[in-house]
Amino acid sequence: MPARTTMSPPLPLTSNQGVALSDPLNSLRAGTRGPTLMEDFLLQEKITHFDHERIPERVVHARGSAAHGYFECTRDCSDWTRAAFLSKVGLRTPVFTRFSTVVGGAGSADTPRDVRGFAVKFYTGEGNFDLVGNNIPVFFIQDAAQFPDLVHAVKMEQDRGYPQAASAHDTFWDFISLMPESMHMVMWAMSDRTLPRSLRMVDGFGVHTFRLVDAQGVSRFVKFHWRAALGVASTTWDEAVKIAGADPDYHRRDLWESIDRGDFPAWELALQVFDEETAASLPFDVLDATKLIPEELVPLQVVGRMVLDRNPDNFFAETEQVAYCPAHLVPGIDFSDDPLLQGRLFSYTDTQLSRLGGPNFHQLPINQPRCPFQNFQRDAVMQTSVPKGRVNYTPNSLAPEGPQASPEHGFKSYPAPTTGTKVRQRAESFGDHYSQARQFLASLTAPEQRHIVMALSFELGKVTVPTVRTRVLGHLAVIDGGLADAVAERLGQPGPAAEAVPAVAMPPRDLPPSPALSQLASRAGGLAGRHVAALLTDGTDDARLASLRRALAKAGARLTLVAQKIEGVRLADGTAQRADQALAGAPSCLFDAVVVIGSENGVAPLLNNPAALDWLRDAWRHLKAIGLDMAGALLARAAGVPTDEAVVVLDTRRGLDTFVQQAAKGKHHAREGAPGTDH
Ligand code: HDE
Repeated sequence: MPARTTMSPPLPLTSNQGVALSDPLNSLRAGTRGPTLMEDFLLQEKITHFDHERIPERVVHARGSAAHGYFECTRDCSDWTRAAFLSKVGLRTPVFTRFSTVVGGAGSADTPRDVRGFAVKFYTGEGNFDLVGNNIPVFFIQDAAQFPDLVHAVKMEQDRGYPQAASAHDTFWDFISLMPESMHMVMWAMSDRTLPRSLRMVDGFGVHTFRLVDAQGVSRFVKFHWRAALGVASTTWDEAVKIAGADPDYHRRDLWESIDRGDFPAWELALQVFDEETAASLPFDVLDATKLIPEELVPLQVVGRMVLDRNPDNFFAETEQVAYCPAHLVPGIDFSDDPLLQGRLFSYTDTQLSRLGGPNFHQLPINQPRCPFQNFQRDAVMQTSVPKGRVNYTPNSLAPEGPQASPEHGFKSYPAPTTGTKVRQRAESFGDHYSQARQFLASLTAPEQRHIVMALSFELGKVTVPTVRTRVLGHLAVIDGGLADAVAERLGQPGPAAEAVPAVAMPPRDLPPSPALSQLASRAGGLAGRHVAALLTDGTDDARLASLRRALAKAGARLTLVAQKIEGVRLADGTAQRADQALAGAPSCLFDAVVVIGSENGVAPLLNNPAALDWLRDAWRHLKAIGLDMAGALLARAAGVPTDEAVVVLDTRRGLDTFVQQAAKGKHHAREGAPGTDH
């Protein structure tokens, strides 16, 4: 479109052929009440285009949200890699990052229990590098050949077409019960990691072992980690379920609104770099994607920071059409022989052929390298460039000014020595399926362990085939007898509930706990980036509201005002205060901490209002800090909400400070098990 000024007359609305339309809203008919005419080419063009607006959704990771930003290198990594974007401190590389759920369709809710995809496209000066990871450092399976089965098992069952976006059903657990190598990932999938509070509060992992290659051609292994500046935080299960109803776009909205407000989410990129000798000395195989390397064995080294500071202009053109691929590498980074990674290298380009229609998807603006790129690949569906001249082949002597190979600087695969017989056989070193599952469980805090028991018993409680349940319990018993007993107890399975696992390839070893694996033990804390709601009534003290606003702004939190009616309330000083949201549409599950401030008269209509009573009951149940003035205390009493240190009376200045401190602690796990909470 031509550049415009405010003085220009409006541009004509045209057809795709550039013909100006006189009336875009009426089709051509024989008389005002007569039949529509075939010759209405303008109607045909518009409807045909509309009919084809959708492209196939991703077979996995269909539901996603993305943002633009930059990666800034903070450590010169030229001692490990020749990749330029990692070698110049201060260099900023544009990125486009897409977060996703794995199982549900594109229109599913944001908060099911699910792994989150964490895919970053770096538009480096040497070509695009895609780091296509997840928010969990390991995976369910070891070999690419198992992936279609895993995905079939977890997605909606093929006859009935449900459940959508849920692993709590027979086919998933049937598959898992026959797949012992999935046990480590199952522990992560049943942990709080799969119930993220926000996409801004997830860590990311490249999962596989990759290689870094320096300018001398020396290779080291590497694992990639993204660490959220806001720390990792989760909802409770009940909260996630209620959010799915109250705001299915909870994560998408949260990411969009944070960036829109200028509260930019950020992550550190940290590397675990290790040589072949270290890899050989580890008690598991670094090529096995069901294993992680504890930070205590190979420390994380921070090399940069990613900031997401711009929302997409167009969801379809960018978030939907972005095509990530683990095979998009730049010189200085290379693959390992991880058999899961090797299978992925082919799959992602293949899937784009059906999603984006042909091999020219790299020409879409979101996928184009930002550095110059040129070669002799030609033609094909949706070719948008117009190559010039006669020469479309290499070598050639007719166009010496054309692109040539770069023997010095071009990508060279690391010459890893390879020998072997062709076999369809798993390496023996991949055989320990339980030790790291046990280690993960042992590394968590008591509330986190309890949540795993609750998640497993919920999921297995949805399994209708009893033998599937007992088979899973058998695997849990190998991981940890106490875990299996606790889950069996909650399921009400009598007697020896677990079916012994017939052939445990390698009995688990007790590995030392790795405290870094606990999100509670390592959480950053603080109220920054969090969302607090205040329920107001007529007669709310204006000064108290003003101090609350100030205190939260200082702590970096966002305040939303909720009132029974969207038109708001009249404050004690007589001024009208509009609400940001009406109570019926803003249940407390949407916020991190809540406050009720009002007047005795003003709160009276709320004392028998279920939405108001549930507002506080759920805040209590979801382990949130609650701030109450006198009117709020009346509502809390009517709701039967008990008190503890995180239920704070706001009547003094100190009260407000205490509330902010309590809210900054995040969830009050000490409350778990108290009446009105999940246990
Ligand atoms: Fe993917 N995966 N995957 N995956 N994956 C796709 O590619 C696949 C795996 C991951 O935001 C698909 O463009 C195979 C592991 C993310 O667009 C598809 C195997 C990890 C995304 C595909 C795996 C991932 C995908 C579907 C086993 C974590 C979303 C659409 C060998 C390290 C990227 C698409 C986005 C998407 C195949 C396993 C992460 C079908 C065959 C392990 C984050 O190509």
